[in-house]
Amino acid sequence: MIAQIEMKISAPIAKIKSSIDLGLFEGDRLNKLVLDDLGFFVVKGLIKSERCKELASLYANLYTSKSLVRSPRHSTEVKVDSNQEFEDVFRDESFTTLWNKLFNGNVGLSFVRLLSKSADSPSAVILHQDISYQYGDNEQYSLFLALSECHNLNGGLSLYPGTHKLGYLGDAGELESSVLPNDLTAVCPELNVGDVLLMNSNTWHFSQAYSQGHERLMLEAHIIDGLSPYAKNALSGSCNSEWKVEMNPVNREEVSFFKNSRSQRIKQLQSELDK
Ligand SMILES: O=C(O)CCC(=O)C(=O)O
Ligand SMILES: [Fe+2]
Repeated sequence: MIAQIEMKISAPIAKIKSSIDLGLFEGDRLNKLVLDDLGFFVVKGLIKSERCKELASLYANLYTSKSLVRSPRHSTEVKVDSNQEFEDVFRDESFTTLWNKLFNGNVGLSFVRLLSKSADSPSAVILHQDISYQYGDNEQYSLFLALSECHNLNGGLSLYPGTHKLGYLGDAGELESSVLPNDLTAVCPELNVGDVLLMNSNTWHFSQAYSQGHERLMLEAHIIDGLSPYAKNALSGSCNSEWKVEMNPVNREEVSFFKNSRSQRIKQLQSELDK
């Protein structure tokens, strides 16, 4: 007889559910203990909505004039490397209280990009964790500044609370939600313009397809320890590490540490099949 190989994941479901039901995952200020428990936290109204609306119309103009384009292999990504304004907002004074609570105040920026979902590009995004596409230490954050309202109907992010505790899983790609405890349900926090969703990059997340409402527009910053070799520049405190890697993880398809990795081999095999 072939032995069945199974996996069983246990989690403090009652505690997680009660935190979600009580709405502990959002507030006017970051609660780091809740962030560490649930893997995400929403800071309400951190950035003035006028500032966010300016960024949204800057994006709309650049997109209409084709100065910014959607990435070919990602339905919501729009790279904004060349535009400083999208980075500068993360140096707004309002972020200080947040940066003070992370990495002993040494907070580094890795990359910034836009995530737009609309009738033009409505696809759902698969269940995944960001950490498998990132470099360095396990404590990293994906920060989303809402430049539009974000909710289930326009494809807002949904997250499985607590799943960051499972850490990096040794591979990248679509995750199997059925391995999670049955009663662990995903949460789609409703965001208003100017709200910030801070997510531990290990947290399992996905987004539904756009079905109606305003274009869903978020500005994402990848936030890491300022002392990591991958920190591009400091948002707070020091960013002086002796080791430095100068590359933009958004360009990971073009620049790599590897000579012959799993994903490179798959691409190679696919291109041979396509011949
Ligand atoms: O835009 C979205 O809905 C999700 C994108 C995302 O999670 C990612 O690119 O890692
Ligand atoms: Fe993601």
